[in-house]
Amino acid sequence: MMHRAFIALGSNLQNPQAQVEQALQTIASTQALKLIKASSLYKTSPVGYDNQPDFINAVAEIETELSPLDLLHTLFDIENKHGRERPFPNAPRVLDLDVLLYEDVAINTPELTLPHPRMHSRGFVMLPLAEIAPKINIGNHGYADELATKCDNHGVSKL
Ligand code: PH2
Ligand code: MG
Ligand code: MG
Repeated sequence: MMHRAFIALGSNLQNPQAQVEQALQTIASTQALKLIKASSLYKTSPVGYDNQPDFINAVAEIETELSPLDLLHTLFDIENKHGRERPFPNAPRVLDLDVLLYEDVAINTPELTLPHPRMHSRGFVMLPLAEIAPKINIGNHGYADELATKCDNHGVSKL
């Protein structure tokens, strides 16, 4: 059975725009994933750890038969092909692929929490998500389009 999921893409190293565009192509050509929709690319100021370059962010809607954890591991494989390293939390990265939503699954495990626990307050996620799925529900936080206007979205601009 096919499941609908939303993926956040982010990069702020080694030509971030090309990293995100390449990752969207890889998602589209990966057997287990079907790319349904991709948002515009957004240039965004770093959140959490300030002393790093601006990001390029986007959100993709996909369909997959993979479980949430198998989907996560497939995304890790794509990150690794882009040369992702993890020196410390929120460090600059060539590619970050996060599972935001998977159907309306709510789980909280060491490896994966759904919906993504910080997505509703992050402009760099909510603006691209609201662009492609304005009426999607973010757990008990509300609709994407309403959260996109409420959350901190300064420093987020469409490319
Ligand atoms: N990702 C983070 C932390 N901060 N800031 C921006 N602008 N874009 C991101 O993708 C991002 C971030 C953790 O993954
Ligand atoms: Mg992330
Ligand atoms: Mg991540």
